[in-house]
Amino acid sequence: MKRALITGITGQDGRYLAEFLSGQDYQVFGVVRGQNNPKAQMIQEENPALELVEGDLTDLSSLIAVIEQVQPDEVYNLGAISFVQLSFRQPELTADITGLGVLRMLEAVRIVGGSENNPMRFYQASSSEMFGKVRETPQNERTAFHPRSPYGVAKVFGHNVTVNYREAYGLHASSGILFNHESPRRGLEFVTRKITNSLARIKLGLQDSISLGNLESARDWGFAGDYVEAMWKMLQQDTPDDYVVATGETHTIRDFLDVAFRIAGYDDWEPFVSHDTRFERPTEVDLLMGDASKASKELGWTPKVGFEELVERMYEHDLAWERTKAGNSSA
Ligand code: NDP
Ligand code: GDR
Repeated sequence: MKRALITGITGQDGRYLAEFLSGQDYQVFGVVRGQNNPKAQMIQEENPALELVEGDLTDLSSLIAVIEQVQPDEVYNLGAISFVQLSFRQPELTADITGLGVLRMLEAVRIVGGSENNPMRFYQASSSEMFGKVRETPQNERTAFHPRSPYGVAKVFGHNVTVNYREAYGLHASSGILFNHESPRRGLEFVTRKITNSLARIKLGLQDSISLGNLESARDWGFAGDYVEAMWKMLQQDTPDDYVVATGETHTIRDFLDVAFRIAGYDDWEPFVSHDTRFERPTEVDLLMGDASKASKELGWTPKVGFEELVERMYEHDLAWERTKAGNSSA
């Protein structure tokens, strides 16, 4: 039985990846931080086969101890401060966790290593935010980086240090440059889930409106469940490499609102949406659209869930969830 270690196990991608790998007959270990992480119980109930181990991306000795204990075949580094807006308010923490955290994981893997015949394989969760003020459209593995936030800058560091460890120490270290991917498990702070959740609450009469920032930015949105399969496929290759993972389609926040409100049975979203500058960023990423042809050709990966289906799944999930919560509180 292969052994996989995942940082960021309590996050959206960690939860889908753990399920996927358990289905592939892996023994899955998830790194949980904090002395009493409130999400630990939830993910343990969701995936009883999952084994939780303690560690923190800011603490190298804890990461070495975890890797020594677990002796994984594959390490997936998904842990990060992942909210771009927070990275402007807490840039140093973001650099430490999202940037230096990658270096610490690579050091732990390099030091502990695995057997000569079966060295540990490493996946780094790189991001389309590295392209930032894009130099070309669509963006591919050769497109130059121009990050627009402390988060994007930290991800460029993590990406480059992953490439360096591959070249300097021969680590089987791959980097997935993933474009935005969403799901009913997306955090409520991200714009897609904020919209579907608020819309469900509007539909149920629990909320009047949604406050949003910039509606003009465009993103290449896919389904998280599809994207974790690409991560795994990268680590099954003989040679480590970098891959863009994206749908190749781009939509503005306005497009997302159009589709979501139509699905919920409204003709017009404008009466329900107000503008709030608090949700704007000092520097914005205006347009992202990925070219995943390398992943398609070399990994045999293509996305399965389209944009409208994604929005519908998220909205329907939130409608059921909010209805249950409202029912429970009135009971
Ligand atoms: P989430 O924000 O949902 O999850 C982030 C995870 O990181 C949580 O499990 C969190 O744990 C963990 N974490 C935070 N700080 C630490 C720390 N100091 N030590 C250990 N773990 C920590 O992110 P996603 O699942 O959406 O994304 C996974 C990864 O992929 C991230 O690195 C993200 O930057 C990257 N990415 C995501 C994309 C997307 O569209 N979703 C696109 C491209 C890249 P806790 O519960 O303890 O806070
Ligand atoms: P992003 O995701 O920054 O692309 O990073 P997010 O959903 O936060 O923002 C997308 C776009 O929507 C605009 N926006 C708002 N965003 C939020 N969160 N809240 C609002 O009210 C709002 N109004 C408008 C933003 O300005 C932005 O243009 C995500 C994260 O998962 C990263 O970790 C990951 O690396 C990238 O995707 C790829």
